[in-house]
Amino acid sequence: MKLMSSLSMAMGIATVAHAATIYDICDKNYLKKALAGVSTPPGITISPDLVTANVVFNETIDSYFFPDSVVKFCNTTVAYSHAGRDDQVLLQILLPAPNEFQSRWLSTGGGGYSIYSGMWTLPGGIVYGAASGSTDGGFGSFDTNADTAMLLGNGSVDYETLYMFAYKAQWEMSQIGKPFTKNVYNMTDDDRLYSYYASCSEGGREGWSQLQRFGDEWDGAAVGAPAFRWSFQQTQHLFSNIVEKTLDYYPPPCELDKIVNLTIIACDPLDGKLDGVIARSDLCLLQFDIQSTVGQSYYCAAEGSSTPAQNGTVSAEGAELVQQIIAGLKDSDGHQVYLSYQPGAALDDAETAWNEDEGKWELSIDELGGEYISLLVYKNSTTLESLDGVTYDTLREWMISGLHEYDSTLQTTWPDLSPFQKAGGKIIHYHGEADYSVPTASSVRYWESVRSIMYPRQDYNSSAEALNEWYRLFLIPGAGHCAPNDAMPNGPFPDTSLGSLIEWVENDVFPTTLNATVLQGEHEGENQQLCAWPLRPLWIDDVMECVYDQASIDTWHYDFDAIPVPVY
Ligand SMILES: *[C@@H]1O[C@H](CO)[C@@H](O)[C@H](O)[C@H]1NC(C)=O
Ligand SMILES: *[C@@H]1O[C@H](CO)[C@@H](O)[C@H](O)[C@H]1NC(C)=O
Ligand SMILES: *[C@@H]1O[C@H](CO)[C@@H](O)[C@H](O)[C@H]1NC(C)=O
Ligand SMILES: *[C@@H]1O[C@H](CO)[C@@H](O)[C@H](O)[C@H]1NC(C)=O
Ligand SMILES: *[C@@H]1O[C@H](CO)[C@@H](O)[C@H](O)[C@H]1NC(C)=O
Ligand SMILES: *[C@@H]1O[C@H](CO)[C@@H](O)[C@H](O)[C@H]1NC(C)=O
Ligand SMILES: *[C@@H]1O[C@H](CO)[C@@H](O)[C@H](O)[C@H]1NC(C)=O
Ligand SMILES: *[C@@H]1O[C@H](CO)[C@@H](O)[C@H](O)[C@H]1NC(C)=O
Ligand SMILES: *[C@@H]1O[C@H](CO)[C@@H](O)[C@H](O)[C@H]1NC(C)=O
Ligand SMILES: [Ca+2]
Repeated sequence: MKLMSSLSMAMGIATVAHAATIYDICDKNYLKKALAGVSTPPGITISPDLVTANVVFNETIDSYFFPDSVVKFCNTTVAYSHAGRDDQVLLQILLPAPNEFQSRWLSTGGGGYSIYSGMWTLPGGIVYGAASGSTDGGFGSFDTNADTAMLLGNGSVDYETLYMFAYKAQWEMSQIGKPFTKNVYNMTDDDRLYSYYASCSEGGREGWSQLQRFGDEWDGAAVGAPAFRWSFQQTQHLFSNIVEKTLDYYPPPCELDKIVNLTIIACDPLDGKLDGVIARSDLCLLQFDIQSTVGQSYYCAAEGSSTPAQNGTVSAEGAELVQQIIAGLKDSDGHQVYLSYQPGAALDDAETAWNEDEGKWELSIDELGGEYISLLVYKNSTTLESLDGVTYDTLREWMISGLHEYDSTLQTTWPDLSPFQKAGGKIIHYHGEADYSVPTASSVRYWESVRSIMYPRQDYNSSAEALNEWYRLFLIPGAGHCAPNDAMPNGPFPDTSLGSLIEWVENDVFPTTLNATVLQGEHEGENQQLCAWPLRPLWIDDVMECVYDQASIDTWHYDFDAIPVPVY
């Protein structure tokens, strides 16, 4: 780095009169010099000759994670390798024009088994004047997901891929991306480069992997619906299937859709605002009887030749199925194993398949759940062929064995964030209250784990208040998984969460509530505010208040008495 600074100084004398443009920095030779000044972590070698760069103008970005914008940036890719491995890891780094750069770095992550989300996440940095990076994890290319690289053969996990996916690739990217950015913009060692992380779902898990391990590397993170507590999160995707098997009932999808619709209609007003949105799924859980949907008629038209028209009435089995799914996994002794989705969330894991030959709906193994078992428990495939013989107790064993095996890699729920907090870091954590893929209560549990581990000697209110000074959790009324929800279109989404985070970190603007926007439907563009946990929204005479409601808070807390060790 020293080398680079003196180099830039020497060059500066010659070109001091000329303000650098995006063309000046988006030049391979310029970027090679910036890379040459990066002191890499041990064992990492950058290949300067493989750097690519092109200027991108007028890129229209349309995402839920930052306001719609038209941006320009330098698109650069950087390749590096690990000592002793014949490998190549690619980073894509978007660089703002020098006059738009605001001394910020942004790391972003992936979704599902992908570590890279491309233009879905990266341009968020450009919107806020940050250089922003994504990695391909070394899995082969930006289009190659970790799952296809995970197995070398039967029973043989590629542990480098596992660790890269779990946390190592993100760490290496920030170790390279941050000093590279400083060099590109001629920042000195003393100049402050703010470091942010923003992503949702698997990208949210990756974010937590960094905050938990390398806390002092970050000024702030905006993380959504993290797919963490890995072995529980992934295995629970199969829970709905096992409820179906246990009840021997495979509902037409239309029946489940109808139950969700009736739940929304019944629970919408409980929050005090009649807007088609369940902002209080906790009150819904306490007050709505799913059995009341039995006998209501449903109809869904045929779709193509593969899905027949569905015309019927909600059955007792259908209502029972939904009730058991929402109650969460219990073992055969009736002890709680894990948590589940909130009432009003779509029931994607329970989706059945139409068997045309037999003219009936049948089991369809949830892909993500099945993939975890085949890929990381059986270690022989990316697709689970059968759930024969699998019971609630099998799911519990998979959760426990996975907790043991992947605790230091994918689990990602280390609850002590002291290094991050001591370094002054700030977290905005958000989660859709109708998430159908990562249960909303999963995020609540982690926040509560951090609270109880970091403030063990304080009572609930004072520890909650202390944690809320730097780590705030916002549940999003009606939102689905990292996205708004068509079934509750008037619900908001926090599309300016990165902006709110930056304001908090750099200008001390405290996010008492989180800024959010309705992103679809007749109220598109309307501003709404989200309450910070443990406070819950309640509309009184059309005005939202964030209230403390013990009975509601209690519904989010589960005692996993079927698990013999702490589950953070
Ligand atoms: C950094 O300094 C070099 C040398 O003075 C100059 O050529 C370059 O344009 C500068 N870059 C920026 C982003 O200002
Ligand atoms: C970008 O869009 C602006 C406004 O429409 C236009 O003036 C400009 O020429 C465009 N730039 C490029 C490189 O297309
Ligand atoms: C960025 O660069 C990479 C590598 O050259 C290229 O594959 C990708 O299409 C580029 N993206 C844009 C938006 O130009
Ligand atoms: C494991 O063995 C099975 C059966 O021989 C084969 O179908 C499968 O492709 C193998 N999986 C891997 C990852 O090699
Ligand atoms: C559920 O409500 C949505 C509108 O939000 C509608 O499109 C759908 O047809 C309804 N489903 C059923 C089964 O009635
Ligand atoms: C659904 O079934 C009921 C009872 O059999 C019938 O009256 C109704 O017309 C059917 N609806 C449609 C849209 O086919
Ligand atoms: C993977 O292993 C499981 C458990 O041993 C076995 O049931 C399954 O058939 C295997 N699948 C493949 C593709 O080898
Ligand atoms: C915690 O604070 C809330 C108000 O914010 C209050 O209603 C509640 O009684 C407090 N609980 C305890 C145990 O003090
Ligand atoms: C808050 O969101 C509204 C749209 O809902 C937007 O106009 C405003 O700029 C946002 N405020 C901040 C600080 O990002
Ligand atoms: Ca409502």
